[in-house]
Amino acid sequence: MLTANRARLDGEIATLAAISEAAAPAVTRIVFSACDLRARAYFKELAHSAGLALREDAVGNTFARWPGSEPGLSAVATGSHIDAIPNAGAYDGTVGVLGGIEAIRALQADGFVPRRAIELILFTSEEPTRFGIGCLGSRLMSGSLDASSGSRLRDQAGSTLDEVRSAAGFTGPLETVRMAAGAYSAFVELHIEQGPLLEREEIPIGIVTAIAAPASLRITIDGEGGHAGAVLMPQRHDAFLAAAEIALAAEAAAKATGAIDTVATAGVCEVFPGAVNSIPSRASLMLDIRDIDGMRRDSVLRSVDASIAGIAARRGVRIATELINADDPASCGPAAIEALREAALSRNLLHREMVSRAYHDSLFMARIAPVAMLFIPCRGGYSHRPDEFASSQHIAQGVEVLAEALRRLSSA
Ligand code: HGY
Ligand code: MN
Ligand code: MN
Repeated sequence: MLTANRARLDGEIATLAAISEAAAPAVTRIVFSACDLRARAYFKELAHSAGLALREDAVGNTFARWPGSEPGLSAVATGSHIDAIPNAGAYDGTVGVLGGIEAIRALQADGFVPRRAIELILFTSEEPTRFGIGCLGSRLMSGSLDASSGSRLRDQAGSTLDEVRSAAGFTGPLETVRMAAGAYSAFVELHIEQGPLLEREEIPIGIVTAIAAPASLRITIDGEGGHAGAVLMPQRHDAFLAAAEIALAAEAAAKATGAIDTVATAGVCEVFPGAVNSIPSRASLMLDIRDIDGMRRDSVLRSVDASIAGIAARRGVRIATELINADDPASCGPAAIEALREAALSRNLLHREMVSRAYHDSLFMARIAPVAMLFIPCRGGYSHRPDEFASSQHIAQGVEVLAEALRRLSSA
């Protein structure tokens, strides 16, 4: 029976977590940073040691391939990301990347020979931190983001994606990142749940059937600055207070749908000039609005737009709204879901179907292949925090179910 080498995998997860711009237990690993490049090098070392053939595309998506006995067949893929938002944890994404290597090593140790190649993918920039949009690598692979729009993306320092990626050693036209539908017969991603359900229900395996639809907006408010003591309230056009009203309007609009699946927050807010005794003349806000129902999510976007118009008029400020992305939700592929269910049953593991409220590269891989996701519990449902934690046992169970599913899918 195939078995994950827990001690080895735990050690590799800990080693990767230590490659971080933040002090432990926090992990910060921004795409194309020196840390990210060191982490990529570590991944490639492990993949090479597992006998996998490595290649990188023009945006740094990295492919580690275990050739199959029938090279003419499309491969089965698995994978996730290793970039991490500021002050994050050690398990988001890395469980799917290092766990993917471990699943392949367990299959190799079990003497399995895949009919279809098994390809492990490390996706570039799943997190939106640097370029403002998430899943950059899988968007470009799936055509959800075209190459020319991708080339125009800029980071906070004003550098373009092309400048940053080539400085990191990834060159060539972005158009070459695009993969055709059918490039893979299936894509399965192992990931921590980033929610409380599995832990609460004491179920070790979640089988994702649908992935929520994320939307994000960048909103810039221009008001009128001035002395915080001298300008009387009726004469004020305070840019930050307008931003605050917008954030509250987004929260109210999400709650107003009456559906528990509608969520909204303002994760980024910048205020200018940023002096305690100066009325903010400018503020910028980034909103993240999601739902597993795309139509309902769009109704929240419309409601926020209407609120913005009222706030601008009432407060005498100018408000510019940029829709960064408004993606469709994804349904997972029945055969891939079935492979995960059979794999969990073969390990006698309790499992349940569920939706993913976080987005993942699977959301975009679903545009070019049937996908499914495999969740494992994380403590308290915490994620994107230094105290994010998944137990060695749950990670090993997830790896062994992933390996069993890859066995099935690569033999089909
Ligand atoms: O934000 C997300 O859903 C993902 O964790 N990047
Ligand atoms: Mn994340
Ligand atoms: Mn993730």
